[in-house]
This record gives sequence, C-alpha cells and structure tokens, in this order.
Amino acid sequence: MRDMRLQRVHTAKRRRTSLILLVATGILALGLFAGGCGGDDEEDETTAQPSAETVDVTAADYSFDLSATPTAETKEITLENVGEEQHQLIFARINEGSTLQEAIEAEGQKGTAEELGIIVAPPGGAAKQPIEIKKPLEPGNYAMVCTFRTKDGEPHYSLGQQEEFEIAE
Ligand SMILES: [Cu+2]
Repeated sequence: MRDMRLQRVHTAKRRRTSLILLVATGILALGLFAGGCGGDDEEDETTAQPSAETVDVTAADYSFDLSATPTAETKEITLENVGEEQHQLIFARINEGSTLQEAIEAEGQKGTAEELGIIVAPPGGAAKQPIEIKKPLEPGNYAMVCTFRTKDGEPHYSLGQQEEFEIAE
C-alpha cells in the first residue's frame, strides 16, 4: 500500500517534470522563431516592411537615401549628411493635379504643393532637429527635394537629389 502511493507520487513528479520540459522547449522554440523573424526584417525588405514611424534620410552629393518609404504613420523625418556639400530636405505634399516638376518650378506657389517641413544638414553632420509630422499623412503624392545649388548654379534636385512617393488610400 505504501509502495503504491510512493509510485504514484513518482509518476506525478515525472509528469510535472516533462510538462516543465515541454513548456521550456516551447519558449525556446518561440524565441528561435522570433529571432528568425527579426533577422528576416533586416535582410529581406520585400517581405517585411521596416517601420516607417521614423524615416531616416541620408543625404549625399546629390541624392537622398531613405530608411523606409514614409506612410500615414510617419511621425518624424531625420536628416544626416554624408556628402561634402550642405544639403537641405524640403518635405512637401504635391497637390492633386500638379507634378513634382511643376511644383519645383513654381517653388511650391500657385497651389502646386504644401510644404510640411524643411531641415538642413551640414557636410558630415546631421540636422539639429527632425521634421515632425503632427497628424497622419493624407493619401497623395509627396516629395523630398534639395533646392541648394552647386558652385556652377545647378540645383541639387536636378542632379538627382529628389525622391517622390505616394501614400495610398
Ligand atoms: Cu543638396
């Protein structure tokens, strides 16, 4: 009788041990899975979109490189300059019925565009503050341009320092 009870205690103990093992294995598997996902985010941009809440823009002579395409959720745009010339980032919404080219030629006037922010970064430095976006970006066409000019008088946007993108409905 005493032996039987002892055996039952043993069995219960063994069950509990295997349950703990199972839970531990589950957590480990979950961890591995999450780890795998994180890796994918960084390596494969086609399947997983990086967060666009903060968009980091790197300016060079004469281009913009964006960490992510802005979305309605974008709240902040930062600017770093790895070039040898000073660059600016004008962030604007291109109004319906206008093209980026028209907006640039009209310098945003005549209702072609709505400027949302301007920041400037010195060569090898960063803008003092980001462009802060207070409310969700409405669907439409947006652009980032630099209108500074080279010594020869050529505007940077015409040398490639412009990015255009759309925020979908
Ligand atoms: Cu520039």
